[in-house]
Amino acid sequence: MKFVRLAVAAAVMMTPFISHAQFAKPEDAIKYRKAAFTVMASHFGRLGPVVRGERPYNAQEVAANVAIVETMSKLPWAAFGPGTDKGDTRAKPEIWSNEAKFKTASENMVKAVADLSAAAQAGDLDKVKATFGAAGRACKACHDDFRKE
Ligand code: ASC
Repeated sequence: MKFVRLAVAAAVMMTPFISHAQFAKPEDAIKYRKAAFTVMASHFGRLGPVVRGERPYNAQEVAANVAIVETMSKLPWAAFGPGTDKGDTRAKPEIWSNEAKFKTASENMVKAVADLSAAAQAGDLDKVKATFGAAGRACKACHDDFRKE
């Protein structure tokens, strides 16, 4: 019993480190987060023509793209650990000097994408349009503050 409690306590204490420990090197973390953003941008971008009425609304296709965006939206954040501010990255130092603001901005994007996902799953084009706009603004807000040109 005592061992179990100790093991649980150790696991809980380790939790904050697990997210960073999965990358062998800072470059790996930078590559990983950029890859997640690249895939996210590709599938988010495919929604643009539908939302603008340049391409017919196919609810299944939109939902499939949004599902990928939603999965990707959750991934980059664990890859902004210590030491990943230098290298092949446009990440601004403010990510690490103003962590609370960055966290809020990232959570706003994840939330906006979850709203888009609900709209896509409901097959509601008007809601897809509205939540797509909001999600795009959440992307941009974070870029304005935390990404170099
Ligand atoms: C995209 C994309 C982004 C966001 C952002 C929205 O399609 O690649 O980074 O939308 O431009 O303002």
